[in-house]
Amino acid sequence: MKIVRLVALAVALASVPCVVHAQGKPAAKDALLYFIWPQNGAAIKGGFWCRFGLRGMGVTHAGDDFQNSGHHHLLIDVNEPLDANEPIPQDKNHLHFGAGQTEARIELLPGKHTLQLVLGDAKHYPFNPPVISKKITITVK
Ligand SMILES: [Cu+2]
Repeated sequence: MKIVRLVALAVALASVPCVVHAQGKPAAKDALLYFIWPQNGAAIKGGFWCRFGLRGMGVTHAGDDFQNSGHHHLLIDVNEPLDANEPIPQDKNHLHFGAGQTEARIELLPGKHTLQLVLGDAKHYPFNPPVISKKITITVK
């Protein structure tokens, strides 16, 4: 079952760039995405658990197309705005939590970093309008 899901996800990801896809799903209008932890300005020693808060919508697996639900994405040190017509990139600065995780263990190099959450739909597109947290800045010692 898990393998089937991974294969399906890999196929979906591989085929994304050549598919013309309508914009993301409509977001619930009272949706709020926020960091439970860390808080803006936090100074952190070493690795930490980053905890994702979501109100007004639900968390599900990537690929699951339920109304008013999606999966979390953590943007680390991303300055460019997201393109609403493209899936959220997948790289070391754009982490996908397609298993429905609501927290993640994060390890960053010492220094200042920005963190921002974005909810993505079944196909990793931002919602419309985007469900996005405030961008926070933390310092890793
Ligand atoms: Cu995703």
